[in-house]
Parts: sequence; structure tokens; C-alpha cells
Amino acid sequence: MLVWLAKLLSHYYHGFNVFQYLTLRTICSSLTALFTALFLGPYLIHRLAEHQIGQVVRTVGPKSHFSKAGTPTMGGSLILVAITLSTLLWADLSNHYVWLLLFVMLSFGAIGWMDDYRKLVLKDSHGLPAKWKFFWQSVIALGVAIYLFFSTAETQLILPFFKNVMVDLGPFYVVFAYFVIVGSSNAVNLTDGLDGLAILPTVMVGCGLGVFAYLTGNIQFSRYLLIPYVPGVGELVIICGAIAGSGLGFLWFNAYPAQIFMGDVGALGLGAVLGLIAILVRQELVFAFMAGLFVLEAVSVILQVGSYKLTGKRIFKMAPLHHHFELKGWPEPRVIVRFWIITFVLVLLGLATLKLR
Ligand code: 57M
Repeated sequence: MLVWLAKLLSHYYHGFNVFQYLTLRTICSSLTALFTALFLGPYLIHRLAEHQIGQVVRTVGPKSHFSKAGTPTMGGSLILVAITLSTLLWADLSNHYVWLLLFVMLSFGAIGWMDDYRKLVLKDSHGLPAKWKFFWQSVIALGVAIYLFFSTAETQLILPFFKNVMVDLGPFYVVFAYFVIVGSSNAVNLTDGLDGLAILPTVMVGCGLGVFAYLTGNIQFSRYLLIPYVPGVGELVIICGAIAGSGLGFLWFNAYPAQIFMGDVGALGLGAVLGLIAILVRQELVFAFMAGLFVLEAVSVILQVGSYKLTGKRIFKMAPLHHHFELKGWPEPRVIVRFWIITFVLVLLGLATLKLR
């Protein structure tokens, strides 16, 4: 919105042209989202506590989690509001990718919100039944995948480390894009089981994707680095900046010991938006690598459930993986910080693929 205003005002004073620069707008977007989250956080925590909208903790889990019962949750709505506000202010709203991302983030967030609302406000312990959650995730992700298939016509999967090798997915692109969005959304949701465990990796991966968006949307950088040039995706940096800012603002309150949890509203929305950014910047495989923590957590659940069903034996003490380390005796902050460090390394290695090809 402000881009449009700045363009208008630049007819009177050309200094306003400075707001056309992506870098400056990204900084503004991050700071707007950060301060929105910091400013609204205490109010939201207070209101949620007042209405007793607090976490129900399952008795089968690690004992260290019992004391977390009652922690205000649905804090993800704070993150989504901060990202939306910041994007509406600082992004070029004539860019259709911006609207697509907001749509996916908010609709996945709405599915999560419905689940949280039923569990926490209506006290329905089942929440939104898993089949309905999956159904609505599938409808949205398939709709977006089909839209992208017909609108972009770029169905090649780019392989990291290779200059000119691409795999043309053809119509399978739709299934692939669907899988990236739904998989990413659920993987972040599964990871969100310790204080700050999901949010800082989301910020780090969001920043990594932001670098790819900036370079992929710039014809000179993309030619120099031999990555595809996708006109318009540079604008996604604004959203990546907002994810980083709002995520850090949320972490202020979600840091151990957490004053608030994000709930499914945050985890599903953020996971889906990261997946879609990866698709738009055409770096799905590098994304899977940078978001390796989320992948690992999801794989640990698949392996655990598979092994238990087939052999009756568990591979991990408990899945997702963070519970395994907790039950091995690691204090919660140690698991969190080590998982953060792993993500930091993975994001750096993901960025290194820009030159290692
Ligand atoms: C939701 N939710 C957290 C909070 C957060 C198939 C199975 C593996 C599914 C899985 C599952 O249900 N996962 C998705 C995970 C919950 O956090 C809430 O949920 C939101 C995210 N969706 O924002 O609102 C608990 O996590 C803790 N937490 C924090 N700090 C945070 O910042 O400490 C969350 C955020 C909170 C709080 O304790 O209550 C969760 O873990 O439930 N199920 C599981 O993860 C369960 N694992 C399991 O059953 N494993 C079995 C399976 C694989 C056969 C096994 O290994 O044998 C665990 N869930 C719980 N306790 N609650 C088991 C232990």
C-alpha cells in the first residue's frame, strides 16, 4: 500500500522513490511485523489467560510438560496478523504472488484456528477431526498447485549442485506442489512441541528463502548465479522479512519457559507459507534441506508409527524426535538450542548451493 503512496508522492518529492527499493521495504516490513508482535503480545496473552484459553497437556507425554498445562495458546494468530499487516503495508499489492501467499497462509491458519478453537474454547478434546483437517488442507493445496501449473508453465524441478540439470515433472508438478505445501505445513506443526522449537527455525528458513527470492527475482543476479529468473518473486522478500520479524516478536514470549504457544493456527499457516515460497522461488529441494529439522521430525513420526504397526516395536523412545531426546534426559532448553544450531547450519549449507554448482 505504501509503495503505491510513495509512487504518488514521488511526483512532488522524488525522495519518496527510496520506498521502491526492495531492501529498504524488507527492513521496514521486518520491523513493522516485529513491533506489531511485541506490542500486541502482552495484550493477547492477558486476554487468552482471562478467558482461560490455555493448553491441554496429554498425560502420556514427558512429565516435564505437565506444568505447561494452561499456557495461553493460539498465539499464532498474533504472528499471522503481524505478517498480514506488514505485507499489506510494504509489499507491492499489484503482485499476484503476494496475494497467493497471503491466501495460503491465512486459509491454512484458519484450519488450525478451527482446530484450536474447538479444543480450547468449545472444550472438544478431538478438535477438528484429522480427516477434515486433511481434507481442507488438500482442497487448498490442490487448488493452488493447479493454479500454478496452468499459470506458470514452469514444471521443471531444479537439482541443487547441478548447473543445467532439471527434471521435468510435467503434470506430476501438481502432485509435487501439493505435497510440498501440505507436507511443510504438517511438519512444522509436528515440530511445534517445545518452547521456541518451531519458531526460530521458521525464521531462519524464512530468511534463507528470502535470499533465494531476492536473487531469483533479479535478472542480473539470477544470470550470474545460474539460477532461474522468475519475474515478480523478488517481492516475496517482503513476506520473508515479515515472517522473520513476527517470528522473533513471537519468540520474545514463546522463549523457554513459554508465556504463550502458537497453536495450530500458527504452525499450519507458517508451514504452508514456507512451502509455497519454496515452490515460487523454484527451490523445493534446497528448501527440504534447509528445513531439514521439520523433515526429520516428520520422518521420525512416520518411522515410529510404521515400525509400531508392523513389528509392535518403537524406534524412538517417543516421536516426534524432540520427545525422544527429552526422554533420554536432555533438559528442554538443550534440545531446543541444539535443534536451532542444526537448522542454522542447514540454512547456511542451503545458501552455499548458490555457488556450489
Ligand atoms: C501437535 N502438539 C504439541 C501447542 C502448539 C501422530 C502423532 C505423532 C501426532 C502428534 C501430534 O499431535 N502433533 C501435532 C503437537 C502440543 O503443543 C500444542 O500444539 C501446537 C502445535 N500444533 O502450538 O498449542 C504440546 O507441545 C508442547 N509445546 C511446548 N512449547 C511450545 O512452544 O512445550 C508446544 C509449543 C503442548 C506443550 O506440551 O501441550 C504436542 O506435542 O502435543 N502427537 C504427538 O506429538 C504425541 N506423540 C505420540 O503420541 N507419539 C507416539 C506415536 C508416534 C505413536 C509414540 O512415539 O509412540 C505427543 N504429544 C503430546 N505428548 N502432547 C506425545 C506426548
